[in-house]
Amino acid sequence: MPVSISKQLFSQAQSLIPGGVNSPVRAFKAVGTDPLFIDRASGCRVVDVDGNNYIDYVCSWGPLILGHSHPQVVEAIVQAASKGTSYGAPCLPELELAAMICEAFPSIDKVRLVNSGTEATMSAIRLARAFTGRDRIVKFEGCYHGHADAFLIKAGSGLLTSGVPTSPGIPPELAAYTLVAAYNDLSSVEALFEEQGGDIAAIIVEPVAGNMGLVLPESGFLEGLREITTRYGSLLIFDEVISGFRVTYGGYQNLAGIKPDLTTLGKIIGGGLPVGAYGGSREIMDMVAPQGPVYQAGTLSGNPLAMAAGVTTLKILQSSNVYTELERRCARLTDGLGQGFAQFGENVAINRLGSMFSVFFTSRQVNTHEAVMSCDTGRYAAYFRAMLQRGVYYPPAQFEVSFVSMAHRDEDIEETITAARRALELLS
Ligand code: HOZ
Repeated sequence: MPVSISKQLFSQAQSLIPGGVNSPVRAFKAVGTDPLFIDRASGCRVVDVDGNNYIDYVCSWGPLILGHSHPQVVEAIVQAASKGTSYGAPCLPELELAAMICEAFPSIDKVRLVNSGTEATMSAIRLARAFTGRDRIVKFEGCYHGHADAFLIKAGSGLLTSGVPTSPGIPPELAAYTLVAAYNDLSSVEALFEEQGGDIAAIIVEPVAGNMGLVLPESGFLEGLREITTRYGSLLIFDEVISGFRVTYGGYQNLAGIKPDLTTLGKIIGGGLPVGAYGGSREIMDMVAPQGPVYQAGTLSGNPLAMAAGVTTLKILQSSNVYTELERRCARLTDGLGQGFAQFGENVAINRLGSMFSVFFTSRQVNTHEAVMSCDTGRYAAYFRAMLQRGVYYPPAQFEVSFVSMAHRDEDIEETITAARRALELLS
């Protein structure tokens, strides 16, 4: 059998780029095969360099809620590029995106635009520390907030699949400032605050955990975090990089009716271009330079291309029944998949919220990090490969979320359900 072009490129890439990829999970290590090199993408489909066509449920890890190369988003980027790609100076599109974010989030009076979710979370922590005059932060096991030092302690996403939950290269003195609690377990948070509450600047949490697969907050969990942080004078930071504009227009906080002190965003607000943002009350945000002393800057921050893609995406999301439709399509998919799993006697738990879902290979309900870790990752890998062979591209790791976009039509969903049945036939 001839060696595929993807395989050849991956082999070259490994001599030029660490692990052959620019973000670890893309290397497909967790699913025991070689990565695809993508040539092009349109709607809900990606096409690799060998000409294979796949229905894509990775959707660039979340930003592409409208699907790949949405004509209006592409047009907005082209128009913006024709006027210059970056000014390193204020421009009108920044204002438009900032206004849309502030309007969509009751908790955000002011927002600072950056280039990635990682930048947003690390800046939010700096700000929380400055605002409270405290150094420690609390994060949750299995939550992932980008790759800044403070967050790579018992983190999710690529660290979870690689089995290295805490990265080397982080001085232990620094790591000691990050306290780790258990997601959906308020008593673990109480215990940390009872001991060190006076030193804790903030809790940072994915209100919907999306980096250990999809794990939903149990009733009272987020409310409890709000109460504890308020009681101890700490800040509550919602990392809505994934959930922002994914589950509703605005954030999960809009649905939950909880006001965090700071919110971090990324992905969808850039319409597929690199972007991030952090925002909160005027009082807190006015501490950011040049208004205040907390320094944070960026050459490409607020660049007109990302702003144009983001503004156009949000405008489309504002229109009509996008979220109802996304919900319907994703429910149709997970119902169909669930019936197939039941038919073949496969033990899975399917978690879904709006257009996000995860299929966990376990017989348990998955509501904690501990339950996540009970999954049969080998079975997921086999399922992933069987689906890939049948033209469906799922996240290449058990501990990531799948996304449905507005470009996934009913036909694509039915095709996926059929492919899944065939894959299970093979695996059973
Ligand atoms: N950490 C991202 C998923 N949770 C993966 C980013 C990427 O590989 O593009």
